[in-house]
Amino acid sequence: MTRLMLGRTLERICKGVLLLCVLHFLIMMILYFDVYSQRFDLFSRFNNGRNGSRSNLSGAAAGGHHYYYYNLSRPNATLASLLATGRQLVPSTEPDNTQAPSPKPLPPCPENPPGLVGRLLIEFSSQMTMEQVQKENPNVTEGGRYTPPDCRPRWKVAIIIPFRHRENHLKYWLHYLHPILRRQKMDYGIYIINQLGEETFNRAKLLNVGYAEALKDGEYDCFIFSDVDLIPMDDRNLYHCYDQPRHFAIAMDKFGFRLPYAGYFGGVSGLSKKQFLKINGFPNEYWGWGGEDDDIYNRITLNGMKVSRPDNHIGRYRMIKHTRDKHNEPNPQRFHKIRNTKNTMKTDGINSLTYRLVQVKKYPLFTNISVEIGKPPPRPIKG
Ligand code: BGN
Repeated sequence: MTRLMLGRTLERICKGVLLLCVLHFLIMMILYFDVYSQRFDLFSRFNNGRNGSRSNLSGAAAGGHHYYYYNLSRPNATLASLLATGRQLVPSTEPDNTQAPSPKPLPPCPENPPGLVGRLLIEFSSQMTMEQVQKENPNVTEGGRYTPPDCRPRWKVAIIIPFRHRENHLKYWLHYLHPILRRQKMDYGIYIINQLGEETFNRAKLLNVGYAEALKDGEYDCFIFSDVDLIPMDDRNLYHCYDQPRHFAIAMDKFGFRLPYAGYFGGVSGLSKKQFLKINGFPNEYWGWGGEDDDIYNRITLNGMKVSRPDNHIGRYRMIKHTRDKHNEPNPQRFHKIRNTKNTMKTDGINSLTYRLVQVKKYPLFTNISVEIGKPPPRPIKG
């Protein structure tokens, strides 16, 4: 009997010891992992101080961890937005003996952005309001500016649109182009150059004004000049600059999706700042319709450059149908003028540009620049 009782007591003691062992083991495990995770953080901070930390950046950007190395408490601030604006990340007030961490620089944007979709369906029948177009593009910032949040674009592109009384076309243009440019990972701003008054329209002079005014607003190194009624039908037609001046609108529906002639440079074109200055910008003296694009083509070839173009199936465009504008009649002097580009280009261009700036207004999806650019000189009296 006593032996039996002794046996039971021993068994209970053994169970108790075993339980204590398990408990001890569990506590040890908890402590071990706690310390380990702290060490892990410690290492990531250490790495970060040296060469930036992938885990910290992505963790904070995903919002999943309580990293305390950057102050992201500014309202609405995300790491991506901070990086996009180029603002310095503020180190936290936590004592930290290592050097202030520098954010990992963004990778260059891919040459062929993976989000492109290729051929697009473009149509102008649906009714839309500017408010709807604004809602479609919440990440475009005031004045029609956009920078990709996840990569470093190669060019800073100002898109210049000569304009008068075409509000309806502008709506479609913004509706189609903002999403395309975003998929193309462009860093860009949209500038509408509005010719005030009812004097004869002067497209090329407005383009020169756009170049000058955009440079007051940002450090652009690439300028794309687009008519407001031309919509690209393929987002692989990348709106940036190239080694040679670029002609984008090479296959318009109104010309049967072909170049109307070999030297055509109208519709949508793009020049880097260097290329633009090399040709002294565009002519200011083409009043009315026609010839100014041919003069620009002449300037390019006369200055030893060539026009570069996309493939025919990529450079397709739809033009919004419209009646001929008032005060933009064909310019009878254009035939004579385009034969004289060699003589006129040195004195007529960005170096001789004068205009009166009346208003610069930043809208959510574009910057509107209203200017007075004067009127054509009086025609010489014959005889
Ligand atoms: C050309 C115009 C261009 C215009 C294209 C397409 C001239 C100059 C005299 C030949 N050039 O004929 O300005 O972009 O047609 O419409 O008129």
